[in-house]
Amino acid sequence: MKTPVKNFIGGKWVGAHSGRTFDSRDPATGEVVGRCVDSGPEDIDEAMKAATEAFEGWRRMPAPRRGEILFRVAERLMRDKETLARTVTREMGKVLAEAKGDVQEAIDMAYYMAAEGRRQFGFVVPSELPDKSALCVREPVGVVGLITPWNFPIAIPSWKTFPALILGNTVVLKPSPETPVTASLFVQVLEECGVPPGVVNLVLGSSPELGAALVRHSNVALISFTGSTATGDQVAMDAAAGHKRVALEMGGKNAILVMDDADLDLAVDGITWSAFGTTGQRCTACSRLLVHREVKERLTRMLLNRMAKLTVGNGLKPGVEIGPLVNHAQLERVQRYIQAGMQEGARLLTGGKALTDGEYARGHFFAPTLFDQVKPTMRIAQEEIFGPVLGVLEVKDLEEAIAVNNSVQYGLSTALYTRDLNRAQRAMRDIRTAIVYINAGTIGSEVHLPFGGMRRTGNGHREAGQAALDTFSEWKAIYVDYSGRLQRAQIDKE
Ligand code: UN1
Repeated sequence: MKTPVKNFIGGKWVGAHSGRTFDSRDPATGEVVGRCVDSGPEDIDEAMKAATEAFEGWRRMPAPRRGEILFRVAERLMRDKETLARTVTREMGKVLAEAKGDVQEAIDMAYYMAAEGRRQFGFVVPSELPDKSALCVREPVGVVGLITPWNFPIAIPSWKTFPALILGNTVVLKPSPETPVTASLFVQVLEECGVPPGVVNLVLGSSPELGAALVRHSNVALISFTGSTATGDQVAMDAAAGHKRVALEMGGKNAILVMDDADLDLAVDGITWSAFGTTGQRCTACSRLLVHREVKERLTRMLLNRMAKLTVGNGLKPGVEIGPLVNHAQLERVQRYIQAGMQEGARLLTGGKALTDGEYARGHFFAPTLFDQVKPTMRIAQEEIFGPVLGVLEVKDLEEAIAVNNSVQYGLSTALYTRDLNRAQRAMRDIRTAIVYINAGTIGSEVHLPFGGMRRTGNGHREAGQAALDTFSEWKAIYVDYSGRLQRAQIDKE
């Protein structure tokens, strides 16, 4: 890796105006993964200028041609999967198998959106007037600003970049300061696969002002943001001031509901994976377990047995199942929630502390944690923790489980374990989250289905699937009158 890692603007790798740098560190070891240029608003201005200049040419390139570039991107990502995944693990800590999954999600998205180059369907409808045709086509919105998080440092930039590109938008990408090196490798792949200069631009930086400068830029047509609810709120307000389109994907407080007729072994697998996979740092992570009282004791015992066998450590090491938290601030945040849980009367069954001995000494490791006797109004049952912390809540039946599930402000993902078809159907109808799993955990979305959340998780937009095309395009209605005379709609009916 050449240092410092640079911005990519107008097809060139360039320094930042400030002349400053910041370090991206491995959360397992504290080692520097890359020294990166630390950009400011001037660098955003330049990236926006390059993206604006590139827009006309890119939007006019036939969509199937744009698709061919994305096919090449898919193949290159596949070829580089192992190297990219290792960088993901080193930069943000998730275990290697999951890091490969992160890259795979980008590969899937690249193939999916590449194929949209030959679809991108509009529609043709009859006009109400004779000798007149009416059709609708998708249009790109312009230069889009993408603000992406560290927890899926390849997948989420790809969820936003590939649909934006296939529709003819140009991009300014501002990745999380936790994962700049991964972002630069991602953009390097795009460059090498023939994305023309200025079509995708990358601006790296550590200051929160950088994202704000992008959102407030007069020429940015749309902001797609994934991250915390607090930042998302600010993005929404800044975007509203300039009448920008904005798509937000924010917090979650996802639950797994386990009924008394469930396959408990299967449920334990899904709970462990959903609560502790990615060290609980997924928007879709499960942090509430709503268990039918008839099976609560048994399930809790089974879960504790499984948790005792979980291996925490450096994600590059074979056999490790749980990596570190991304940084010290995140570790402190998780610790604060442990305190809050105890103060509010939840019972700590296991975990609850940072791991600091031996190989853990230089990283941000945290023991997988289980709370019992959690009540729906407690903070640990209401607020997103983003760590390996799960709370058990007892419920008497499915109705109560659904009511408790729906009682949080977020609406991303819910899972239900039951063998009763009627219960499953009722849950699918009444659960108020935008993703529902039956007999599988809360994580594991696929790229060709819409991803996002109801209520405070988002603002109604979806990523991935066909829904992503709606986010990144505008509809244009075209009327062609070939009658050779004035025909007034709604008036000239004869
Ligand atoms: C996220 O945590 O922001 O369903 C994305 C999943 C993954 C994506 C998660 N496919 O957990």
